[in-house]
Amino acid sequence: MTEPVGRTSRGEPRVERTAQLTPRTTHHLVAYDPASSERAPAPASLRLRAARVLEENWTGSSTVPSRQLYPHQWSWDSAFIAIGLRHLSPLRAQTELETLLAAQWADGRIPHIVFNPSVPLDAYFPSPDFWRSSTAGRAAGAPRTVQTSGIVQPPVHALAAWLVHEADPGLSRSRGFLARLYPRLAAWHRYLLHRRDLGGGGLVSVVHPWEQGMDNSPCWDRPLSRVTPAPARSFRRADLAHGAPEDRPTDLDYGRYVRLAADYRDRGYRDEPDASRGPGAGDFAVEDPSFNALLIASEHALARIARELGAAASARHARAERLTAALVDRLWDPAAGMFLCRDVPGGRLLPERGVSGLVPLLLPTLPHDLAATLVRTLSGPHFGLGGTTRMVPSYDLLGEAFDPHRYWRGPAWFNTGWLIERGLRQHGEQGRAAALRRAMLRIADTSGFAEYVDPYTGEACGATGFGWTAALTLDLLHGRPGWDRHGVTATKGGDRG
Ligand code: 9WN
Repeated sequence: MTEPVGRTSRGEPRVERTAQLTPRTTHHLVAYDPASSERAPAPASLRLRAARVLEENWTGSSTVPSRQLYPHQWSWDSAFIAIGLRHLSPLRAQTELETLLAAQWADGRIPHIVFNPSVPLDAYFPSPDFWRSSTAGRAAGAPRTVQTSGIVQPPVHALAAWLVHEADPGLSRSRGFLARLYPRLAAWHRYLLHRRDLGGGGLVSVVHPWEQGMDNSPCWDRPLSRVTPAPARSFRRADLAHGAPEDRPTDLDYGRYVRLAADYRDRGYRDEPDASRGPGAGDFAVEDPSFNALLIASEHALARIARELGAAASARHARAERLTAALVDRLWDPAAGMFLCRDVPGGRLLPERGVSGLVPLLLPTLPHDLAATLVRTLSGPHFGLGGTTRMVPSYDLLGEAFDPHRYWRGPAWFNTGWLIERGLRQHGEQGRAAALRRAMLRIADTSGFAEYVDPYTGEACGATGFGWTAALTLDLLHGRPGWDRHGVTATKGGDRG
């Protein structure tokens, strides 16, 4: 079924796939029809169990993604968690975002991890003593009293803040929730738009795979191959104590992650171009479709927030439209029928097809023909939704690097599924959206709210009792009204269904 032909960009033997499945999943070659066979589980019991996960992961001021694997606060996790938490407790959802934003740096960046000082240093790597935010990040305005990482994660926060506000506008107004968050969210977007346009084309670049959030995607293999890995003996991974090595990134991947993060830290987390090294902050700079699409969705949400606070919104909507045009101009690939990542130092699109390139479906103002093409690609042979797969794989089923179990190299995640479900509804694909929603609810149930799952079988991978899986399950259990043309709910309280 497979034959080796040369080596991959990771230096592994190259195999040409003549069928899209590994032996582990061969039985799913038969076309899978979610509409006929996927039944949503009983909502009341699922809601109760999802709420219990969020209760167990709650620290008193925020929610950990996983008690064992990720025992601190993560940036985009908290945004997704707040979106689900609003259905349980709008106050806790507000607090989740407030806690995260309290750790914002003076230059506007929201760090990707806010460390809990009561968790032992060896519980997670890289720990606070690696990032040294309050000293190495002092010039960039890192907070003094709380330890954080120095990189960022996707900007889902303004969208989350708006959805949380909508869950209980009375509470939100009485606590001045949006009034307090608005300047911080605006500074966050300013940081990204002004400091991170490393390619000069109007889009934001990520400088580390952890920033984009899909850490180990094959999309990063080429840009990462330029990075000299830190020696394996120079760091000690904590993730392997909790996750199966065959599901996690390799030591070589980790060596490169560590090198990039340490170099950025040693430059004081500065983003200014280094004349001796060319554009961008370091060896790795990528314009990613999902990161930028989430910024656009959040920019529209920020416009809503501005209007709610009595400020002008039109400039923000206009900026979001300009960003959408730049996204299409720089990252759309007609031949692939989807968005691709752009390698900034290399100056070209990367050919790997990741789920990130489907996430812009989320944008209601995406040109109609592009949205229709994305839906075709989603259900075609590369992603198989509604045919061979139950949930959206994180990477191309036909790609040589595809692996249904290894971190971001094929398995399906609930946050990307949630974004695509919204996108499908947004573009009138109610039937496909409903089928995906049913499958996600069923798999959340049977997998014990897994961190990620085999896209064919729904088999659990990584941690169980995972924060955003439980939170987004709660959100999917609520009604699914339409968004307005800017991607935020049009009617008061509408998202509560
Ligand atoms: C590094 C917390 C985070 C998610 C990321 C996911 C994973 C961390 C890791 O876990 O990344 O940030 O140690 O692998 O890839 O998306 O935010 O859940």
